[in-house]
Amino acid sequence: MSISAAVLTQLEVQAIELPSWAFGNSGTRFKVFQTPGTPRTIQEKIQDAAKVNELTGLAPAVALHIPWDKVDDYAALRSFAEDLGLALGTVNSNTFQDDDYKFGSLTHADAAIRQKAIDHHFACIDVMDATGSRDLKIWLADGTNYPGQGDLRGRQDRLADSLQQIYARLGDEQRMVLEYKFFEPAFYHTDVPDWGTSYAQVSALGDKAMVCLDTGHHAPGTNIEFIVMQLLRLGKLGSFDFNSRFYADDDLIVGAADPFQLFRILYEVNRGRGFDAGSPVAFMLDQCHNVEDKIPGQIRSVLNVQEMTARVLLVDAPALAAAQDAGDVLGANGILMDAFYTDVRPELAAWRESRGLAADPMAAYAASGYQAKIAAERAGGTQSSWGA
Ligand code: PSV
Ligand code: MN
Repeated sequence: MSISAAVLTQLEVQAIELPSWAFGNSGTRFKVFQTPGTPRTIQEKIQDAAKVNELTGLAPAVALHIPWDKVDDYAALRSFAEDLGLALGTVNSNTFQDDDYKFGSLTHADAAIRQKAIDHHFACIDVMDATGSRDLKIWLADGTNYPGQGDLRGRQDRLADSLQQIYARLGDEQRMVLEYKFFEPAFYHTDVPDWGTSYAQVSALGDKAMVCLDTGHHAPGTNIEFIVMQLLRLGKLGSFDFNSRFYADDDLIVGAADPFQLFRILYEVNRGRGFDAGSPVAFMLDQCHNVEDKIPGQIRSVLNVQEMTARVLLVDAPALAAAQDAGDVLGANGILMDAFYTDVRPELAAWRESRGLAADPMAAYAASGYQAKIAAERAGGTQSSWGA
């Protein structure tokens, strides 16, 4: 199978947003390792993101996490990014690292603490106004550890009210995406555990509120592509947080743990017209590079998405539909697997080169000397990490 010109045209417009935090240090609850060259500031994170985009042509925007990426002048930050060819993307709120939020944030029983969490989201919208960001992404650590600890129903009602207040602040071109996660840090229940809860909450708000699907936030064995299909069918899939997992929310490189799952997910994206121009689906990474170098980790990630998208676009859709309609079980499966097993890498390398990009962005990065340069230049200061 070879990639058609039409598919290459479609791939040309592919854009994957990078998370600023992927360039900072991260780890487990046991250890956060330092890495030479790790950014000390959001500006240095943006420089690293620009390197990923320069070599791949795939990553024109960087997501911010507030307060991790707090600055005094967001308009200046926007210009800084634009000068490097990047836009500032999704603004992620953070209500999971403040003592006040021990028992919840947007769901908190104490009106003052709940208001503090709502105000934080208002501040995030102010940031979006200055950066030109479209999306406010909300992920809540809210939940309980023990049965009886909280009133599940009351918490859900307070969440609805909080979200309503935040939604009312959004500008005409702005959106809210609500991310779900079935566990962690709360162990008994989380207040937005699944796509159904997120869907119910955002549907009550209006068109500018959608669901964010983080691929690492499901129980083992969950058919994630079915959820993708359903949300696209309902017009409520707002964004992806791509990563992959073996056990929990591992935040590993997308496509690393289960390339076939990534293929199946992207197949449903294409089937649901999520790659079309004007599609509401934002493609983002939400990853952490704990032991590998961060910039090549991000390069590998966007390439994985590009390669798997190309394979998905190779699926012979009319033949597949005919096989499905004819009840040809193995024929239909074979058509899908033929595309999945096609190695698109040589063709994509040649195509990249024809567009003035690095044929092999991983090799180009290794040869660029950038890693040694930042390791030498970024001596001193405090490396960015969780909470900084
Ligand atoms: C939570 O696990 C999450 O997926 C949310 O998107 C956060 O904002 C992100 O990770 C970074 O901590
Ligand atoms: Mn996420």
